[in-house]
Amino acid sequence: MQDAMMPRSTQVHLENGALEPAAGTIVRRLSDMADHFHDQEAARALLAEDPVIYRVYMAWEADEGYAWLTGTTVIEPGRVGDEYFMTKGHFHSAQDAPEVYYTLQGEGMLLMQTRGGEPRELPLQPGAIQYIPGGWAHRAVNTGEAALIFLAVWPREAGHAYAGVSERGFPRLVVVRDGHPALVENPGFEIEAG
Ligand code: S6P
Ligand code: ZN
Repeated sequence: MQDAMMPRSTQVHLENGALEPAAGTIVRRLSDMADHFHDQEAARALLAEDPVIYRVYMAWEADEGYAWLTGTTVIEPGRVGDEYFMTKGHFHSAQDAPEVYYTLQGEGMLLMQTRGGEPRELPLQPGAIQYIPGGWAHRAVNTGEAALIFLAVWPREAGHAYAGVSERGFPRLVVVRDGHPALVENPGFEIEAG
């Protein structure tokens, strides 16, 4: 039997969402995900600038056996055309693996969908806790004028299956309409055969 793992702690800097210490940081720029936005002309125009869309700060490495992973995500404010900055979104590779989101700062929308393409959306605002059951792909969208910062907690076994989402997109998009965020049907949404 392995030795007991040690208790641990990390600090969220609430003003910018960074963790200290962090076990790793992922930075996603527009060039890492330009094809995820529906307005490809706007995406190409913004590529010259290649803004950071979001950062993920991982709190710690996974332990052996049962383990929770946790990290903060910081989505910058901004849009590609009329579509707000957002995460790529993913299903978990272990299809039953759930996740919890806790929003610390900012405002936004959590987009979800089942494999069968059933959509569900929940607002993200400071203090809101969301439970994402296994089987639901999830994407966070920043609809505010400041960074959207949330903490996610998920089981080590979950893994990330990005392909399912990058091919089909989400059933709904979050776009600006008359100066306000609006959910609209995604005309490009497709569920792959099989
Ligand atoms: C992990 C959890 C989050 C996301 C992060 C970035 O299961 O859902 O930490 O990884 O918000 O999103 P994405 O879709 O690029 O992994
Ligand atoms: Zn996840």
